[in-house]
Amino acid sequence: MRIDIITIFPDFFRGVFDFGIVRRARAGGLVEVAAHDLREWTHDRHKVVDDRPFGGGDGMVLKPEPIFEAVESLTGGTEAATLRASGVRVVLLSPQGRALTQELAAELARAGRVVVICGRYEGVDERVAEMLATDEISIGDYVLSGGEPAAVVLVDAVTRLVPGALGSETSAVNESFSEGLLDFPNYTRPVEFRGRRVPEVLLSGHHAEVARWRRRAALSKTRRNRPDLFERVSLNDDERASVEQEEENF
Ligand code: 9D3
Repeated sequence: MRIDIITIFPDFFRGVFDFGIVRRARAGGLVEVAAHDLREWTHDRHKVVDDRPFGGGDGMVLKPEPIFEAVESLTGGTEAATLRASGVRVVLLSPQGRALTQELAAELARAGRVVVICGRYEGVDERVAEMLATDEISIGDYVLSGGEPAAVVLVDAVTRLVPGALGSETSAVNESFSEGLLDFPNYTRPVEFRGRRVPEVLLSGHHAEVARWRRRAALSKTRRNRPDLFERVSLNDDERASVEQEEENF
């Protein structure tokens, strides 16, 4: 799989993909990641990539021509439907996109090729979303200065789902979000730290009790921190009882 990032700040990506699973996937030839300066695809002396919005307003909008030329030179095409049919996903990162989820990341990980367009300023000429992008994606409901930090998030989430990228330590099917619950809490030594002890059940060696505690703790944590996820979890009688009980403990 190859991921090309189109950006006005290619230096933003220097070094960020040189750690952990992404580094290993790149070193192993599973994923290739390259950041490209959008200005390479301008033709004027000042390498202008933006212009004023029609209809008026503050700020500048990224022009369509350099973006279309960039995608064409990287992939050979400029039509979303055609690109998608040939295993290319062209992702426009913007606050107006649909939410990046584990499911969408997995879908992108199955593409042979992903081109990521980083938005900036007040936005990007809408014809990029209308004609060129196969996907318009946001990483969440908060304001970033541009698409670049979102591109780092997307590359990380996608890369670890490319077959072979996760080593023996974990498997992607086994992960938190595939179950619709947050992870259970983990503790390690020391047993007592600054007056706070590890829950006794975890020291007991009773595997069934440990499993029950972990399930309850995961449910409790999910209810507290992610009521949106908790709503969709189906509980058995024991779990329903324990969650009601834990209202007092947690
Ligand atoms: C909705 C905000 N816009 C109102 C005029 C301005 C604006 C804010 C931030 C336009 C672009 C940006 C830059 N953000 C991104 O390019 C972006 C983003 C984000 O801000 N939040 C979550 N995901 C993403 S993906 C790309």
